[in-house]
Amino acid sequence: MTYRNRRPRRAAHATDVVVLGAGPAGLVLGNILLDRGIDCVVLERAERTHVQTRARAGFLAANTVRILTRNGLAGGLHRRGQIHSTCEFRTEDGRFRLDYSGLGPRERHTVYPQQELVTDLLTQFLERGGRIRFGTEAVTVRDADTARPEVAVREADGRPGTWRARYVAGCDGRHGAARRSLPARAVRHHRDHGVTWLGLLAEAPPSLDAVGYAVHERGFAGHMARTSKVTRYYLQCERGTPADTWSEERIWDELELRMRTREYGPLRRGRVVQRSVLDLESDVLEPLRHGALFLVGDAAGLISPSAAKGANLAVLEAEILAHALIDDLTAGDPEGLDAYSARCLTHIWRAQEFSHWMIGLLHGPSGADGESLFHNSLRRSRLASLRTSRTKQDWFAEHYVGV
Ligand code: RFL
Repeated sequence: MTYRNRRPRRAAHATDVVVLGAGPAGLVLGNILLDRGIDCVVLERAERTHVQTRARAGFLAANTVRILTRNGLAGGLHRRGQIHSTCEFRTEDGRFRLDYSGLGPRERHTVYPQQELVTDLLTQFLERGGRIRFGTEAVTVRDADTARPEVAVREADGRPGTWRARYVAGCDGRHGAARRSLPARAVRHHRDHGVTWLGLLAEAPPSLDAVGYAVHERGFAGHMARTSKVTRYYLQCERGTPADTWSEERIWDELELRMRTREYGPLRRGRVVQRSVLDLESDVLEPLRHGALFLVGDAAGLISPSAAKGANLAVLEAEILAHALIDDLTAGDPEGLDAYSARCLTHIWRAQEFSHWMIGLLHGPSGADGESLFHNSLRRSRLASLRTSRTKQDWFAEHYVGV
């Protein structure tokens, strides 16, 4: 028997914590661990440029900014982020604005594109001496119920490899390896809200100095600033609509119609540079810990973007897990790890509840049957109480800007 043509088998790498995924969750976690001297590695399926240019979230809650600031991760967002504290609703019953900086907890959003935040987190991680493997896909997490779990990976050159660790943090989103590796006892709560959005990124300055929510018989339309030159828009569309069906002209015409620009002023048009179709879904896993494997961010709970909570929850959960891991690995105190799942699920379900409420506020069935008419009357009443009741506005502000 000859072994001459056989590639040598790769030895398993070892570290304290393997972090799967270099999104906001994985990079916040990696940065905090590294800062406290915990050995870790981040495995990321995509290439670096892809990670740094993936435009998604933009609205960071005040608590997210506090977390990033106290961990030395907020330099960029303090320099370039923009403060936002107003949203405007446009409906068949008129228009009203809520300045939530004067309501509820009196807090504001910082608008900072997710790809810029991720770039800052990555830069900081590398400057701190962090190890990150781009182009390395986690395939499965094995032996999570032991003290020596393993992550099987496909390395950048296509060859299989293995990482051993004390703990594995699954920050690899909804379709990642962490979710795929869960035991059968994991409970999945899934809800399809039956609503689809065409998500658009336009090279156009914002048209409003507020988040715009337009409720229209043709469907929802949304306006969210990103930078002084880029704006995110959403258009509710039929389920199954391919992202490229609508011409740019049709997109802008539809946005103008639903946002009632004849009454409230035109939109600033520009080139549509990104489009994606989003089926609004919620998907929460319970528990968030399986032995040595922890779920964080979108891997733990997917939330519809209707209330802009996903990235904020990811950052919050990453900080909670980071401190729990530090306590365990440096002081042998497992309490934080034991409490991680219950603690994060409390935040996740609060956010889900608000997001669900927002979906009901912004969308109505278009039919003229009794059920649709009932639902639409409820929605109008909900909007009316938001317009007129200070108590409702305080409640809204608390949930809208908080996590
Ligand atoms: P991410 O950002 O998806 O990162 C996961 C990373 O894991 C990698 N990966 C793997 N790596 C190794 N092995 C594997 N097997 C892997 N599988 C995946 C991926 O390449 C990726 O780099 O998850 P994370 O860190 O949990 O962060 C979650 C947020 O990205 C997400 O919740 C938000 O973007 C949601 N969201 C918003 N959230 C907000 O808080 N405010 C907003 O304004 C907001 N707007 C949005 C949004 C999401 C959107 N889309 C596209 C769904 C707007 C949109 C359009």
